[in-house]
Amino acid sequence: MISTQRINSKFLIPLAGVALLASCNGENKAEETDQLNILFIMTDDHTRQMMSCYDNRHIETPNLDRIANNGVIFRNAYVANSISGPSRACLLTGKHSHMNGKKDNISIFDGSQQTVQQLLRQSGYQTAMIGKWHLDSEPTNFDHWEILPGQGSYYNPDFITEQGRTHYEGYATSIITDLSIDWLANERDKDRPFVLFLHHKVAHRNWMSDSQHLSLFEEKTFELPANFHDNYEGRIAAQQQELSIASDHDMDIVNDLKMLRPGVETRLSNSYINGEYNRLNPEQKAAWDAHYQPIIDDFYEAGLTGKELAEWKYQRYMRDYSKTIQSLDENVGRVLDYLEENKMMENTVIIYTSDQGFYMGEHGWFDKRFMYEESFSTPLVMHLPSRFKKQGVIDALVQNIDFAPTMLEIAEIDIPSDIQGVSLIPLLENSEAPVEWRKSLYYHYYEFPGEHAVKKHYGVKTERYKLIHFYDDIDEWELYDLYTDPSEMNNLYGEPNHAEITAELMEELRKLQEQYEDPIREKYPI
Ligand code: SGN
Ligand code: CA
Repeated sequence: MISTQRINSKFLIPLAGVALLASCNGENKAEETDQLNILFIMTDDHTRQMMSCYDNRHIETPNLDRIANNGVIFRNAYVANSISGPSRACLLTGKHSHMNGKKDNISIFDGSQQTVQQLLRQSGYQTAMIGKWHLDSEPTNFDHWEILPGQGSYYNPDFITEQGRTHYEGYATSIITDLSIDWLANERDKDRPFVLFLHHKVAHRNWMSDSQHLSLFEEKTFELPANFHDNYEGRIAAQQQELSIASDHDMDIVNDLKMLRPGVETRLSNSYINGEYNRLNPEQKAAWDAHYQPIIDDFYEAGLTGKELAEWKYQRYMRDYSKTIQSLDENVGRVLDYLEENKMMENTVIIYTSDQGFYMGEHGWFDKRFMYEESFSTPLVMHLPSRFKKQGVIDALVQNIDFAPTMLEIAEIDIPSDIQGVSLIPLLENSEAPVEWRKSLYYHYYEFPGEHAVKKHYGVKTERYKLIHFYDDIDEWELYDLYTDPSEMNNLYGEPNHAEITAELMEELRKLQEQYEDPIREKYPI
């Protein structure tokens, strides 16, 4: 079956083309497979505000930008449910949470259901998963897997494999990269195409820097978002969240910002002491303490309160987060270098994304979960072999349920009709012809009651508007005009001059719930 598909292929270069590539190489020969490899790199909680090809206010990410500059950058990429486990389930199944069953981080993913790696493997792809998995059940349909237990650790992490536990000394981002390059170089069968899911732990809370990056960004003052001191007027669910940088309860001075001092006990100080801090080996701890001790001394000396304390916390948060991204960027650079040196750029599609976006002080917050832009969106850039014609910016509305069908089309496998996402390939083929594309996206978040107290909600987004319904123990609607109010500060729901657009969006929401068969529509009929 695969060989007949090869002949009619839209993207595959004829074998003669590969031979030509091989003949002009030096030591490293191009691999003689005519099927495309897929390298799917996903980070945790990495957001567009902290990636310079999207936003250059804060930090530089030259290696991530390298992917975008030579490939494509999606400016409107979103997730279906802004939280780790559910987002990963959407990726692997191509279905919304209510269909794949993984609605929150607590439930266990049913790995016996149809997944993209299963379909790729059945048609001859080698499948590998390295890094953060976070689906609680064991990975299924991977030829090779080595995953972090749960959230995993930044320092000296343990991994789970089919053979049992492994342990490595060092920093998670570098180790995950080493394991991935080792699999690419030494373990896989080079005569068959592969899909490698390279999933980083970075940049998850509590943002532990690699020792070598500790001193970076310490002189930098990060720009405060204009709505950092938001008072959440007109937005009831936003008034009740626990995502606040200013709050002692939400952002912990010890666990999150490392201000550890004998006698200071906070809600999460024990998690820090018995967790990441105690994982440091003597050498790492010496570097850590040498860096943080003067900052700790200054902090307790200064006795900041109120707005000053909140803004100080914001600066520390931004610095620690940025250091973890520095390591990420360098390590992604190592993988790109490996692929370039081994002449694999012409037969490998590289996808870089995150499991969701994140708040970097917008609305005064960290974390995610809300359908507001910063956490609903996700970075998405791709390197494409030259047989794909598109380069540059893509503005179409895309979602993480689209990854599975996209990978299937790259592999020339029929897309099963129960997959809810759509392949992104039409957007990558031709820069001239307009592509018929979806006009709206559906979102549904479920983890309430839960950490950070974000209410359950669902909603619809079009290019210009967003309509959200917070439900369960509240019943609140919100409407935003993203052209006039991109920061979503002004809830227009119920305003008479927006009645018409509200009705249109309600109708769109109703249609999406029907199309995706979300059972919530029976509880809250529109
Ligand atoms: C942990 C974090 C939360 C975070 C969730 C989910 N708390 O519980 O802040 O929202 O993970 O994150 S911590 O104190 O344990 O760090 S997710 O990205 O995995 O969904
Ligand atoms: Ca995450």
